[in-house]
Amino acid sequence: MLQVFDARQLAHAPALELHNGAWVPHVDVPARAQSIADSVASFTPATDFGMAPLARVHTAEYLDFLATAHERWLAAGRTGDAIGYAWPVVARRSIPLDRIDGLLGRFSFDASTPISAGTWTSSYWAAQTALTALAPLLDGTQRTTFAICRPPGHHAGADYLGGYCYLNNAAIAARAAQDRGHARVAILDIDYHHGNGTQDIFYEDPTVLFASIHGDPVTDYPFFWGHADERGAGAGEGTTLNLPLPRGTTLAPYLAALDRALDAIKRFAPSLVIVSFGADTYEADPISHFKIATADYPTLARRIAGLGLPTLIVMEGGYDVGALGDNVRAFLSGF
Ligand code: OKP
Ligand code: ZN
Repeated sequence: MLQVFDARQLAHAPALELHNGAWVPHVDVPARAQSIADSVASFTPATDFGMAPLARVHTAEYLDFLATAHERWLAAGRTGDAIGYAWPVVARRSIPLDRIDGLLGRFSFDASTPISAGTWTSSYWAAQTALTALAPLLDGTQRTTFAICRPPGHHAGADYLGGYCYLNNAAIAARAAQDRGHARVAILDIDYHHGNGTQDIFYEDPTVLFASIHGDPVTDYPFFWGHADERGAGAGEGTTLNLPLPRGTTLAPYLAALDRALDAIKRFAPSLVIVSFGADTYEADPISHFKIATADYPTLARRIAGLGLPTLIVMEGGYDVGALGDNVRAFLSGF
């Protein structure tokens, strides 16, 4: 199994995030990606596919903002990480803004996701990591590949960052696969948190199925997306499947939800599957609340492998750094 990791993803190093009213050390530490890379036998660095595949998913305005935000922050006389403090209510009219604080609000949805000096570099190479892992699936030389992406991507929308995510690595890979002949792509999101960015990007798109199993947004971040009645809209009605589960969910009910998601994928009949894999479903994850054990991950993976489809695994969350390598290895072993 080809495994892609690029050390330029370690440049992203936000200092603090706002967590339950306190500024705490950011949990997406560079050591996360390093511990995954250390746990796999060998890896390949990313190839540069350039900006075009990113622009298939994200708006030009957002990409320009993200690439220049930290410089603009410094130019405004600030130090440290760039972060917003005022957000427009959904459906506010579009207003031409120039001040960095206005832009930070316009292009983000939370206070968990600061932009550090290295954020653009790492986000860019995380997207290239996903594209590099996709390539051998497109030419048929591999059946399953693993992209060790950091920062993660599934909370990032076409024109917004949030939830530790800046560029949507899975969505970028999905569009790239479609551009190379995979008309129908399924994205299975098994991170603990709902992948609101991925859902938004494909909400009205009948050619990409988005199926997600996650902590119920009534109790858990990101709150405003991921409810079971969100099923897609317009031409995309029915190609979004949300399976929220309560805090404390153990393996058996998790597998029941996974089987429902896999049934929906089989009915959709894609030619490629992208798994947004978060190891934050782990029982000891510091910010999540499911009860999946390390020994459970091969079982999850075997069921997904049972689809028998070319599969790109894209790393999303997982914050117990000490257990992360073991959990990822356990998951990959099931393929
Ligand atoms: C990213 B991924 C809670 C703050 C919420 C955001 C969580 C982002 C998770 N007080 N922090 O889906 O693993
Ligand atoms: Zn997560």
